[in-house]
This record gives sequence, C-alpha cells and structure tokens, in this order.
Amino acid sequence: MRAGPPSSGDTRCSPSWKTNKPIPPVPGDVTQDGLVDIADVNAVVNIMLGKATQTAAADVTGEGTVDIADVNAVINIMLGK
Ligand SMILES: [Ca+2]
Repeated sequence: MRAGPPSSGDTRCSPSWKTNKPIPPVPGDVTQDGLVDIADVNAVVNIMLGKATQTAAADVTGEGTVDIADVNAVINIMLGK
C-alpha cells in the first residue's frame, strides 16, 4: 500500500471528530483549553495575586475565594491525586 495523504474519497482521516457541542468543564482547567497543566497553576497563582481577573473556574475548591488551596487543588488534579 502506498503511503501518503488519502485520496478525496478516503474518509479514514475525515475531520468528523469535530463538534460544535460545548465541552463540559474540566475541574482545574482554569485556562479552559481542555487540559490541566502548569498553565492552570500559573493562572490560579496570578488570580490569587490579583494579576489576572478572577474566573469561576479558578475557584477549584468552590469555597468562594481563590487562594493557595485552589493552587494545591489544581496541582493535585494535574498530578492525578
Ligand atoms: Ca488548562
């Protein structure tokens, strides 16, 4: 079989996985990119320090404020703990 891009009639690589349905929120995904990573930790720290606008997603613990507990929560989610 020849390697290379599929012909126009080949649907194996069709972009049919795309959807316009809203993605449910991921706990700890402050940046809302679908991943929980160091960028989310940085986002919570910046919000905690008043360097960025608070978002509901940053209050990971759900107690109404963004503080070190939220930073810890994002780190634990990121590490799968
Ligand atoms: Ca994220």
